[in-house]
Amino acid sequence: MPLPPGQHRRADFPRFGLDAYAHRIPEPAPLRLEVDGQLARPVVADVAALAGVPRVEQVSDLHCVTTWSATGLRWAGWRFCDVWEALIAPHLTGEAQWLLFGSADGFRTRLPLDDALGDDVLLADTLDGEPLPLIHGGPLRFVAPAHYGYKNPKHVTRLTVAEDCAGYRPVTPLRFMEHPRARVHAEERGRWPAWLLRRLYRPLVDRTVRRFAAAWSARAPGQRSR
Ligand SMILES: Nc1nc2c(c(=O)[nH]1)N[C@H]1C(S)=C(S)[C@@H](COP(=O)(O)O)O[C@H]1N2
Ligand SMILES: [Mo]
Repeated sequence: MPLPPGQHRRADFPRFGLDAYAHRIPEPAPLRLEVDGQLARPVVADVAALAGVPRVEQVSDLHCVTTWSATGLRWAGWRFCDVWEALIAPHLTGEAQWLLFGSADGFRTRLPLDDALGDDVLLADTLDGEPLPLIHGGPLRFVAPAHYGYKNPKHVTRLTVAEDCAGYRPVTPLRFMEHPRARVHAEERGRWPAWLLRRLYRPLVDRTVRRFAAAWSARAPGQRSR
């Protein structure tokens, strides 16, 4: 399978993100996603609530906007559309258009609801048949393979269902970096032309990988697993 435009394959699957997040490593925690916003009452998606939703396994790729891709990642968890139907949609009160995500490390991102309801979008709690390790976003991660990595929040703890993005605060003041949809096939890397963003980002990959790896190794040894 050829990679999407402007992407190259990495043999490894590095820990990655904006520099500011390299040292923000949350404590291991039980799986718990709080859903609020346009709902008659907040919904908690924890292991008990998710037990009623069918589990699925999926092999998919992760495409980071900085041009690297990790391929053949074996996730398991729940299809987001199934979680939506079973646990969230019954409590809707308004015109849901957007999902605003919050993570335990302070990361935030957003996606149009329609994009998040795609067939290949998961809430994943395992990787390669093991509980999702902390290093890749445990205990729960949003997996949206058709969207760049920054729309795949790790350690996701909060989901706000919204009519618009009035309450959304991007993680970076650099507006060019955040595309509201960020679809990989359309090369929606950000608000500047894709060719320019490729050129800007690609030279930063190796040093970012090193920075994230060093921050991880600097953690207390006992905290390094899960
Ligand atoms: N909570 C959280 N989620 C995040 C990030 C982050 O820093 N924090 N970085 C994003 C980016 S830019 C990418 S490319 C992927 C990297 O996932 P990985 O660290 O599992 O490789 O996570 C995305 N989700
Ligand atoms: Mo990324």
